[in-house]
Amino acid sequence: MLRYELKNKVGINGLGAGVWNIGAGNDPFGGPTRDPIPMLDRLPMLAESGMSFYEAHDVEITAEMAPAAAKLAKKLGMKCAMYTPSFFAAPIFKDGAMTSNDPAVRKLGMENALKAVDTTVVLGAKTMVFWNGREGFDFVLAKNGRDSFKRLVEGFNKVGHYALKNYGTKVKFAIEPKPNEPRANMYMANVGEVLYLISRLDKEVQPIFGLNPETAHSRIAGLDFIWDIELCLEAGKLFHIHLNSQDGQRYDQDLPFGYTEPLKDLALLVVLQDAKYAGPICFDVKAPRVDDPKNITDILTVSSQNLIWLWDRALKVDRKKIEQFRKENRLTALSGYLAQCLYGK
Ligand code: 3MF
Ligand code: MG
Repeated sequence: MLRYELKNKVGINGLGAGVWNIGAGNDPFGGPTRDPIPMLDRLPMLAESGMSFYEAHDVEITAEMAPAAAKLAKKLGMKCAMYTPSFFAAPIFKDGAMTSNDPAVRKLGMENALKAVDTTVVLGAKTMVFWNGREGFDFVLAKNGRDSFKRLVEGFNKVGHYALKNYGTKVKFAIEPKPNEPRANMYMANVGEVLYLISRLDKEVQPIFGLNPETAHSRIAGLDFIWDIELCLEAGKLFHIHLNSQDGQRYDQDLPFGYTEPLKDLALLVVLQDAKYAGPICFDVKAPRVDDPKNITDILTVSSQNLIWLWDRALKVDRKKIEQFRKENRLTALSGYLAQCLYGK
């Protein structure tokens, strides 16, 4: 079975994707266009698409399903790259989990988070992700922002201490920022905000908290993803990465990696190569609702192929030339050189 590998990649090699990436095709305006595929049946489909890693939410592969998933993944020669509690789909979390105004909801969110730590270990994943989901507000003064921040700090401290006590440093946490959608305004909206939040956690848990930046999440805010990545690298906090692409500042599209801004994606890979990023590289892409069931994994193979092409081209980018262009202040020429690396022979 073909498994994609990145040439000369330091550390963990192989690519990954989420089981939710090959969903039934719902969007906010219409229901499914394909029959939902049972979660465990998605693992062989990811493997056949060349993935070495899978990822899942607690509502997709539940704690009860985890032993079977781990066994199946082993048979398929796949590993779980990350596991994540879902705090956005169930009605109970309509106003967030850790930042809900309702103490009973905050308590339930915490119970789910701790349970997800245990399941992360059962699945053998080294990383648990927190996506901000519904932690935020649509109406001003709907929440006290300073209290919300304190609740996030308290919540992450609790999760961190629980993991340290029970599993040492086996599990690390990666917070995934996103500026909007589904809430108009989200807490943990961007990389800088999450880095600040981590700096306020207890000093024992700080080392096990980092980030999972996602291409589209930076771009829907008009931010540069490369700078977001560089900031995480500078802080030693790039624990995980979600690659995809995004067609300008609109709703979160989860398009195939390499589709909309290949030149910037090439530059991103130069940055990851030079930083010797050793973590896994995973996609968060969404099989579009128009794709027929038989082609549902095209989104994974197209993303992977684009990544491999761009990665190989990034290896060939002459770093000395970049230095020279910077020294001579020939920045337009630098962009032309990158274009040559991308489009030239
Ligand atoms: C939303 C996302 C999420 C997260 C996921 C795991 C459904 O925009 O990107 O995908 O990636 O919850 O962190
Ligand atoms: Mg994501």
